[in-house]
Amino acid sequence: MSAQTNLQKDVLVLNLEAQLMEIAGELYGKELSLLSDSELYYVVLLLTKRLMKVSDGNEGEKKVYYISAEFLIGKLLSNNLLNLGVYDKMNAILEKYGKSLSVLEEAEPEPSLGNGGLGRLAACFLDSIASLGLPGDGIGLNYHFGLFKQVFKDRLQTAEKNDWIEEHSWLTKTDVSFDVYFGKKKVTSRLYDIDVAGYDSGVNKLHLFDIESVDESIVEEGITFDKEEITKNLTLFLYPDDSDEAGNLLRIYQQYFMVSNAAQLILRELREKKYDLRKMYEHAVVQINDTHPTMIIPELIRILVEEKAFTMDEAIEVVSKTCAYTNHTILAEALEKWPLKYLEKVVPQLIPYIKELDKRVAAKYKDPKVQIIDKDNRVHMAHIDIHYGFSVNGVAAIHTDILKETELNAFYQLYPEKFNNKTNGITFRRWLLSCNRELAAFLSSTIGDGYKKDADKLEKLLEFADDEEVLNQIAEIKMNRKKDLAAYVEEKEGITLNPDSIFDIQIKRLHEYKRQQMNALYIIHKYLEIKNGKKPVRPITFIFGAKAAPAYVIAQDIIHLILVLQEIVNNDPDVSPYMTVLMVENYNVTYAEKLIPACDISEQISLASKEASGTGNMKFMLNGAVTLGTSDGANVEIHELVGDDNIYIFGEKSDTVIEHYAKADYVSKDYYKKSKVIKRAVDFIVSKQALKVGHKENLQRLYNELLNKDWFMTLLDLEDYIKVKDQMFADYEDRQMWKKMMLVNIAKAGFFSSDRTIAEYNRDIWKL
Ligand code: 26V
Repeated sequence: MSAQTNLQKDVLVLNLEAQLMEIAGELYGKELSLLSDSELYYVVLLLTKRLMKVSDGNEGEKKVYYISAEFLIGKLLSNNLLNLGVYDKMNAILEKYGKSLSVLEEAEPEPSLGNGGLGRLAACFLDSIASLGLPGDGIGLNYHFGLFKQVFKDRLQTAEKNDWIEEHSWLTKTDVSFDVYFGKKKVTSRLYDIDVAGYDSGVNKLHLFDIESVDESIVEEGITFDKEEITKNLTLFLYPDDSDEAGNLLRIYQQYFMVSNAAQLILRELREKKYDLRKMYEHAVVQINDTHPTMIIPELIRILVEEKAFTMDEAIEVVSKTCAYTNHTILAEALEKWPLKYLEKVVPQLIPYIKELDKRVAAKYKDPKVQIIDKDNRVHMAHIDIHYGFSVNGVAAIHTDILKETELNAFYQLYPEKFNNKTNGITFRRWLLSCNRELAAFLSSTIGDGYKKDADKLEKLLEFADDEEVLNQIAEIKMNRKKDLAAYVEEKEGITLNPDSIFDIQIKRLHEYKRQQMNALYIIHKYLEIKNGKKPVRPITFIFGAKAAPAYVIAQDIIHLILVLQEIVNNDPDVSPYMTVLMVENYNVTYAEKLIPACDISEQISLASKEASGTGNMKFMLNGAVTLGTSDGANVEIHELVGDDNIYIFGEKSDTVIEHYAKADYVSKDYYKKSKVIKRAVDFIVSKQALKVGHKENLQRLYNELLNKDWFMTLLDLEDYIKVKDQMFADYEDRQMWKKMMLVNIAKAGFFSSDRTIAEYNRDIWKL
């Protein structure tokens, strides 16, 4: 915080070019003009790290520790420079050498530390915590190969290791190291840090723990490796395959490794600041991101009792006042329940504490629904969080309501005061200023710069809702992004996109509840209509991006179907002038940054009640796409903000869906039999034409699933989806109306800034 460190930063900023030259000399013994793109990238990387090192930290009396199995941070170069306030200056220097930041970015690998929305949210939150000047660090693991890299072979997804760590990277090795015990087995950790620069603010840390004995060479073909050798495999992969016991144990090893390190780090920081541990909650708050870090609760209690002379009562009280839990899903299969015997094998030292926590609950409450250890001896991790944390939050209004009224109602009855909603948000630095610089600049010239710090100011744009010039500019910027995307796709996938077509995009993890299969059925429907001579006025480009968990069979089948459709549609001369299908390979943050600004129609079509929030929906809206969605997650709040005229909502509402589950009365075959359109589309999956291109096993299995089970009720909403989507394509031709919808969506997106979300977390939960 000293004036000196600021001065140091100022001096560095004043001498960027000289610094670059110096580093180029040190690293390569060459002049800047002679460096390759990737060499120059490393030079700029090292200088940016120096800038962050001398920047001020965000300090205070109380700090939040955001513990998460995932941090889907994306490439960092541009964002860091933007947040440090030197992007333009650096770019100008690079341009003198015929380079630019966007060129160097191509040389930057994307960190593979996350899977989907949960991890990306954690990354947006770190940006906003730092940007609001709040003291707060992230804590997670440094997975060497992270989430797998997706490669399509023979129209099937295959998984390869994602080797993202290079000699020079954003990671900085620290001298922090802890002993972590799994029973009597000791593993020594090593902490790596990534600096998180706030926008025009201080720098926080993302702490990533690793082991030095990790052995990358044990990975054989694809992503298979020996799951037993913990000292070699512990930090290789995010979400290693858990289809057998060894895989389950490995996940528990990872989780305990993460929280043991986190607990030791937190206690060490408190000790260094000479804070009284008995008032730990006045100086530290632990935000538990979904259930993966839950063991931090018994672990902190264990340490306080065994090493700090707390009584059990005292330890439980202090820890409960320190820990807060965020729920990100109501899907039963994602709510972790570890068999007690697995926990006994991995972390025997925690068992007496987990049993004590369970005993206290059982003594107080009889309801089997709220017990920690159930009758099958499974430990319900979320139940530990709810009983022994002070806050439980959902991530969108409807999600929190469902938690209170349905999924966690038994807990809500016990602790109404703990439950609160924190509607998700996204950082506008990455999802507007960085990925759509032209739109950001246009907004600045139209409504001023204020929106960059206060997102609500975007509403000023509404004053221009009937200004033809402004509307045309917004449309022109959209067209520019579509052209950019087309060029990128051409290079990456070898597929030509027509920027004059409508870009309809669905990008998110692959899951049946997200209903990519419903979108695929629409595509079949449209294909058959065109074959029958009913041509759309304007061509349509259907784009998907999604990874499927390697053990999730039906999800693999859905990817297969989409790739089969891509083949059939794009190669059919009767149809290809009117529609194109594309599933991009290895969808990730970098791809999202190109797809989102180019989107016309944002597909948010989950089965109502199942998508906790969604955050892609917010990113699309901010970039002027119009949402086609169900009344689910944050779509509901988007709808409220933009009004009926600026969004397309279809499908059954969440209460109807919940009722279908309660009564078990949804029969997909009834919908299939009742509607010719549905029948024709579903039948196509196993038609001769499809089987000629695809695999019988995959297509037949998917067909059977849709007909006989369809747990996420695809056919329930299919007809309405087709109707509303067709309406949307028709409305696109009313260009004036469409452009106005774009403008209203941008103007109303301010609420979804993660700065707002974090301010609410701080106001209601963290109180920093
Ligand atoms: C759970 C599990 C459990 C088993 C192993 C693998 C695994 C991986 C992830 C999860 C947690 C899934 C929860 C999740 O990602 N939820 C998403 O959170 C977003 C941020 O709040 C939200 O926008 C999405 O709607 C929600 O699906």
